Amino acid sequence: MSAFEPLLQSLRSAVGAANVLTEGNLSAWEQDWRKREHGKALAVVRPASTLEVAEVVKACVAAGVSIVPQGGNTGMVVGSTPDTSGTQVVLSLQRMNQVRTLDAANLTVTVEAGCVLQSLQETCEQAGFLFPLSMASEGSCTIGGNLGTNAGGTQVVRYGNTRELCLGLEVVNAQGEVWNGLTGLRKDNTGYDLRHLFIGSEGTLGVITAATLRLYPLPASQLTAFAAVPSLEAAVELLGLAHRFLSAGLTGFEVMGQFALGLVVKHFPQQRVPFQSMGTPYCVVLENSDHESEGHARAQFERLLEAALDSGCVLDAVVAESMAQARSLWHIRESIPLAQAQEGLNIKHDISIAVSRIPAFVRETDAALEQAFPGARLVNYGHLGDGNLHYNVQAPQGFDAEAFLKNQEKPINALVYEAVDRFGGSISAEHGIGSLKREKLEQHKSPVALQMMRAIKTALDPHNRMNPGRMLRLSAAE
Ligand code: FAD
Ligand code: 2HG
Ligand code: ZN
Repeated sequence: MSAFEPLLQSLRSAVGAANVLTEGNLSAWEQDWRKREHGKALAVVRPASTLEVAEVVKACVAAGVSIVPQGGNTGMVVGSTPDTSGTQVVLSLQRMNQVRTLDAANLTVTVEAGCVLQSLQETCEQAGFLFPLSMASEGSCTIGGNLGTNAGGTQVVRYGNTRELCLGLEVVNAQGEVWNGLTGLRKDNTGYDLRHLFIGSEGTLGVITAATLRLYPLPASQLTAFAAVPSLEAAVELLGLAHRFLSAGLTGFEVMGQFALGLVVKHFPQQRVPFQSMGTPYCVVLENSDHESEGHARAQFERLLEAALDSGCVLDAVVAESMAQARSLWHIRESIPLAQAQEGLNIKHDISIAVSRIPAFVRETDAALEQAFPGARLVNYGHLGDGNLHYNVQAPQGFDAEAFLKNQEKPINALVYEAVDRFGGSISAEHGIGSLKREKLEQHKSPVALQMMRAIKTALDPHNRMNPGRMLRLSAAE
C-alpha cells in the first residue's frame, strides 16, 4: 500500500471515489496550456461544494501534502499544474460552476469559482446585464482562475482588471477554514481588505470558492472598428483621440503588429484580415459601447475616424456593419495567441509600460533584439489601451523552436526585462508569475516588497501547502 493511500481514502470519502482521479490520462490537468511543462499529480480531486473543498484541504494538510488549485488550466505561466514529484494534489474547481444569486438592484452576481467565464457572461446577458471581463480563453477559463491571476483581457481600458470587478470573496484558507466575505458592498473600511490579498495570489494563499462580482447595464450598441496605422506612435495618438471622442464609451483598444496578423493569415486562412496588402506595421481594433443608440455610436465613431484620418494617425479603417462582422474583427485579434501556438513554442513577455513610453520601448528593444538575435521573429500585440503588450519572440524561420527556447530564452528575457526596468514597467501585466517567472520576480521586485510578500505567505500558509514553488521563493534553498 502506498504511503498516500490513507489520504486518498479520506479524499474519496470527502468528494466521492469518482471524483478522485489517479489513473488514466490526466494530461488535461497535468500539462499547462502552452505545453511548457508536464507534471505528475498524486490525484486530481474534484469537489462539488465549499465544504468539500474545506475537507480536501484539511485532509491534505494533515497528510503533509500540497495542493495546486486549478480552474480551466489556461494560465500562461505554469501555475496551475503539479510539479513532477507525483506528490501534489490538483484541486480542480470545475464542478463548482453555479451562479448562486444575481442581485439586480445591487448590480452584483455571486458565482462559484469553477464557473466558466463565458457561461457567466451569458447568464448575466440573459438577465439584461453585462459582466465585462472578456478574453480569448473565456470558453474555458474560470472565475476562480481569473481572480487567482487578476486577469485582464480586452475590456480593461473601461472596466479594469478582475480585481476591480470583485466586491467580495469566499475562500477556504490553508487551514481548511471557510472565510465568507461575499458582502457585495461597495464601501467597507473594516480593517485590512483580505479580498485583495487573495486576488492575484495564484493559489498560494488559499482556494477561492466563490465571488461577488460587479455588473453593468448592457450597452444599447457596441461598434467595432479596425484601423491601419503607420506606426506605434500613431496608434498611441489614436488612443488619445479615442479617449477624447468616445470618453467612457471606449471599451476596447488593441494593437496588432503585422507579423502577428500574418500568423493569423497563415494558420487560419479562412479569416479575412483587413489591410493585409497595405503592409502597415500595425493595426488597431477598437470598440465603442454606447448607451444611447447605434446611430449615436456610429456618429461618434465617424467623428473620431475623421479626425484620425485628418491627422494621419490612421491610414484606413473599417467599421463593422453588423454584430457578425464585429465578432469576426475581434476574432482576428483573439486568434493571435492560437496562431502563435500553431507556429511553435515561443517566448512570451507580458509587459506593461506607461502608454506614452511604449513606442520608444518597442523601437529600442526591437533594434536590440534584431542585433543580438538576428532572424528572431517578433510577435508584438496586445492591450495598448492599458499599456500592456504581449511582446513575444518566435524562433527564426526554419529553426527548431525547442532548441531555440532552450538556448535563447534566458538571454532574450534578460534583454527585454532590462529594457522594461529602464522604462519603469512591469514584467507581468496580467498573466502572473507561476513557476515560469519566479526567478524574475526576485530580480525585478524590491527586497522590501519581497520580504513583505513572504511575511504574508508564511502568516497565512505557514506549512507552505498552497501551490508551493509558484510565484514566490520562500528561501534560497527552495
Ligand atoms: P488556471 O490556469 O487553472 O489557474 C491560473 C492560476 O490561478 C493558478 O496559479 C491556479 O493555481 C490559480 N487558481 C485557479 N483557480 C483558483 C481558485 N479557485 N482559487 C485560487 N487560485 C486559483 N489572461 C489575461 O489576463 N488576459 C487575456 O487576454 C488572456 N487571454 C488568453 C488567451 C488564451 C488563448 C489563453 C490560452 C489564455 C489567455 N489568458 C489571458 C490567460 C488565462 O486564460 C488567464 O490567466 C485566466 O485567468 C486563467 O483562468 P483559469 O481558470 O484557466 O486558471
Ligand atoms: C492575449 O491577450 C492573451 O491574447 C495571450 O493574454 C497573450 O499569448 C499571449 O502572449
Ligand atoms: Zn492579454
